[in-house]
Amino acid sequence: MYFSVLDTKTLGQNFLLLEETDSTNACIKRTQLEEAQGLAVAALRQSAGRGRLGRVWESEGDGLYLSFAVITAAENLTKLPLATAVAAAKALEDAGINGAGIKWPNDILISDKKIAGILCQAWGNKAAVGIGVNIGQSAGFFENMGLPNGASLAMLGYKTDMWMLAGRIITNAERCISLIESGNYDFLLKKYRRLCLSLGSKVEAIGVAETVRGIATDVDESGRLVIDTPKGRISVDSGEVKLRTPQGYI
Ligand code: BT5
Repeated sequence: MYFSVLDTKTLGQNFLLLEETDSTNACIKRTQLEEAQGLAVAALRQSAGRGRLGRVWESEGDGLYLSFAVITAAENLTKLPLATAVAAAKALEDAGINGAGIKWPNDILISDKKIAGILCQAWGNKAAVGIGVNIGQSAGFFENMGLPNGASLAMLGYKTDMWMLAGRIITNAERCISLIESGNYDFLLKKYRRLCLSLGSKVEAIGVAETVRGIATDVDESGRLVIDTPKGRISVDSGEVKLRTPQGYI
């Protein structure tokens, strides 16, 4: 199913499926530059799945754990999280799954629940781009893991072929990355802004020294979230920004 939907020149053409590994991002990281070209790695389980900032990505199974290698000019690497978020949201739509949006910078939410997360790690001119998508886990899984804001596509009523979804994500990722490489980043940014749930919403930016609340008004050219706060306008480029939902800040 993966290769039946994969429509790329190089990305993901070399596809490795593992029963279990520590982290598919770590697999990409361990490859030499020449073997990384076009490589995608997926695993049925991860024993040390990682999120951003050293956090854990629960990867016990029933999810898609997918990473691919991107070799590109160093100045493009910081744009990969944005490109991958657009690619993933669009892939869900292409798979007939409605309502996927991006919580800045690159969580994929449906109905205020985190369905997928993205981790981009770069070295030199190579990056490991990883995406975890919750496919079949039950509500009990998220309860047991203490993840009240997480959900799977199955919980939302979708029966998803995860290999088809993987093929669609990688196909869209190659298109989004080529927009960056061909100087059409502005076009990609417009798509990102349209999909970004944080824009126009109340957000809470958790900084080192203080937590700031305000309304997110823009994602600027550098991918920073611009927030209008009672104390003025700030731009944040990393860290945690929560989104106000009817259930509170998530
Ligand atoms: C992410 O980090 O959301 C990035 C997740 C990337 C996972 C993929 S799987 C393939 C590849 N290999 C890896 O080792 N990683 C990538 P972040 O924004 O930091 O969110 C992490 C937080 O999400 C955690 O602290 C939990 O609160 C929550 N979380 C953990 N597991 C989850 C899950 N399965 N579903 C929903 N939320 C989860």
